[in-house]
Amino acid sequence: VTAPAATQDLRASVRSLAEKSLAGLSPVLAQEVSSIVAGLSDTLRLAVAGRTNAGKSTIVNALLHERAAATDRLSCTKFVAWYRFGETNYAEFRLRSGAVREIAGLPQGLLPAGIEEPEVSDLHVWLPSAALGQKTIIDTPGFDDHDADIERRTNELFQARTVDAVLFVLNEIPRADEVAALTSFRSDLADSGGTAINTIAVLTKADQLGDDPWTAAQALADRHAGRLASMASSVVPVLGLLAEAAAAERLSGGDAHYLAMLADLPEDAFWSGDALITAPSDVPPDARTRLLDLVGLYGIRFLVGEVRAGRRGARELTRSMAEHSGLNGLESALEEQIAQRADILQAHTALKTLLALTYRISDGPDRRAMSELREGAYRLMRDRRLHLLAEVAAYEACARGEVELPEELLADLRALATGRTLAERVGLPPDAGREAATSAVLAKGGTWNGFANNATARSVREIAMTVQDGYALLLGALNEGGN
Ligand SMILES: Nc1nc2c(ncn2[C@@H]2O[C@H](COP(=O)(O)OP(=O)(O)OP(=O)(O)O)[C@@H](O)[C@H]2O)c(=O)[nH]1
Ligand SMILES: [Mg+2]
Repeated sequence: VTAPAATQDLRASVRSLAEKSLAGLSPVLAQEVSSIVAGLSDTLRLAVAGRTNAGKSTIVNALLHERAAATDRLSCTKFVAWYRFGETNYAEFRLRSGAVREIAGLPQGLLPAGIEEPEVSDLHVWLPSAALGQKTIIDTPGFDDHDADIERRTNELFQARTVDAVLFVLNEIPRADEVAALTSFRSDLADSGGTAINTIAVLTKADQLGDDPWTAAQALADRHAGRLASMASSVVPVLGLLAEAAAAERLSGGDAHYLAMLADLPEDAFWSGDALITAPSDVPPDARTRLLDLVGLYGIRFLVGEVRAGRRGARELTRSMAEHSGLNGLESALEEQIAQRADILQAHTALKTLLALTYRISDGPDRRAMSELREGAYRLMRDRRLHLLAEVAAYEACARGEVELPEELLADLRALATGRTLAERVGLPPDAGREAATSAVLAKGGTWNGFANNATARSVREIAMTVQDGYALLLGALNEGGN
């Protein structure tokens, strides 16, 4: 028995619905619908957003395994930058005038000659990064940039509804302006009745939290999880600078050599950047400055510790950094929570966008085609695959401790929301037969029915209803032929 998601691409159904409407539409609207369809053929669009200087571009580079985006201590990312898969490095500056300036290679934060920053609409970059096989990564300017023109660009990106998922980059306890920005982005996004299924909060610069960043970051992440409960499906701590240095292989043989020499210094040489630069050593000062820029003071302390533990050479130290940075955790959260759900997330974005369009155009010559489109969109919204969004949201609420379920029922909900096959979704081995799956659904349906009847808290009853609907859809799928 296999999961229904494997049988047909929901995006394809949305695409054919939208394409069918094109013939009956006036040119301007047809254009708008076509661009929504085009979004469905694109890979999933993941925007990296947050405050200015939060470390967004550093995270983008870590995910790309390439230092493609410029980073700086000062406000740095001036326009929205789209990173897509391409065989060679290539970029396009799209100008507000409609003109396009192409460049070979990566822009590295530089503008083509003769172009001023305000003329640029956005930047599109193609590079051969494995991370881009399944998704488009969008780097954004800080939502709080002091330049209102720059700040507006990020807002416009979300308002255009061309984003399917978000990595929200934070450094500490989310501030009021961060919560407000994320709430506003999310209201523009296609979220499932307020669920956070398509948002991951990244707690970066964790190295600045203290001597033991992982313990501090984990504690903070747990605290964030409560505060961000309705806005992010998880909070992932990362040492962004180490992640970028490791993933983009920035540490050279020379750096590794100098680190080995620095390892002979006494502890007080690592207390501050100044102490490190002035400590008596044969390592040239500019090599020390380079290391500080590359991995920061914490990173140097970490790498010196690794050297003292016997790890040597750029390759081995890079491996240590990669493991210690938390990049793996971020990549697997992205894979499990976002990339594997690309079909439903993108289909859902497009359906929401189409519905909004049909409500905007409720009279005039396009009225008829629009109301047909609306009907079709609602029909697809009821597709059982999209119900998964509600099931995942319910499970996440329980996992975060917002709603308490008896252990056995929590296990049912976890299986329903995360199982890959119909059988797995009712707690059976993935290849269990249709009959076994059917009796399991019926038995579990009975248990949940009894539970729902006795539940007094509204939040618990809502979860029970979601699970019961999920089981009803599952039963339907099993009856339809088991797939
Ligand atoms: N110590 C430390 N520094 C970091 C980390 N991540 C980024 N930085 C530094 O913080 C500064 C800002 O990083 P960026 O990645 O440019 O931040 P951004 O959010 O893209 O900033 P804007 O584009 O200006 O909005 C740079 O100097 C980075 O080197 C980290 O994990 N630890
Ligand atoms: Mg940036």
